[in-house]
Amino acid sequence: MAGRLSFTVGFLIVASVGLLHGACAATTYMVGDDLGWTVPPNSSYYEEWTSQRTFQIGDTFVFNWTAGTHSATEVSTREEYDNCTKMGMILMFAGVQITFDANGTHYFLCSEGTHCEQGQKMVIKIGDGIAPSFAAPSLAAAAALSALLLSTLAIFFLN
Ligand SMILES: *[C@@H]1O[C@H](CO)[C@@H](O)[C@H](O)[C@H]1NC(C)=O
Ligand SMILES: *[C@@H]1O[C@H](CO)[C@@H](O)[C@H](O)[C@H]1NC(C)=O
Ligand SMILES: *[C@@H]1O[C@H](CO)[C@@H](O)[C@H](O)[C@H]1NC(C)=O
Ligand SMILES: *[C@@H]1O[C@H](CO)[C@@H](O)[C@H](O)[C@H]1NC(C)=O
Ligand SMILES: [Cu+2]
Repeated sequence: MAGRLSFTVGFLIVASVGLLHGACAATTYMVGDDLGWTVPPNSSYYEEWTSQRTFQIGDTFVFNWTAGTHSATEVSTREEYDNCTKMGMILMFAGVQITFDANGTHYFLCSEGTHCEQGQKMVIKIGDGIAPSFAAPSLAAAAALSALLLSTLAIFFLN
């Protein structure tokens, strides 16, 4: 899978910035800090990283890695996350930035080799972790979703 990635440009997903959400300042996080997004030194590394932080609407996550070696794959369910299911929304652009404009719980893992099994996975909980119901999606959530869908289309195109 890595071989197909022949470019090194970072890819930016710009969902709407959390300006609509009032006083709370949005934060940009480098996932894993200096380690970046890679196979961690131990399997609880990213769990510890997230547990030390509280994330809120408007926060941005930068997944940085050496191009071609990893992916930021979002799977839909806790079960898929626990199983290291390698199918989901696979973002292969090193430096990908994701902004969440609604509360919710998101499951990310690396779909390369056994990286996920070795602990390259993390749960991002925004706010209370409860996604707004689809019956009344917020505009911001819809914008974030369409940005992610566009990036997925771009990936299929490039492959
Ligand atoms: C995992 O690795 C990090 C960074 O080296 C360290 O701070 C942390 O204590 C380790 N956790 C465990 C459970 O070994
Ligand atoms: C991103 O990852 C690359 C490769 O590991 C590293 O050289 C670079 O310093 C990282 N960038 C940031 C902003 O951490
Ligand atoms: C997760 O793994 C279990 C045990 O192997 C299996 O029964 C289950 O169907 C898997 N679920 C998903 C969503 O992959
Ligand atoms: C998001 O979660 C926070 C708690 O962390 C809560 O105060 C806020 O009301 C929630 N926002 C929405 C739109 O549900
Ligand atoms: Cu990986």
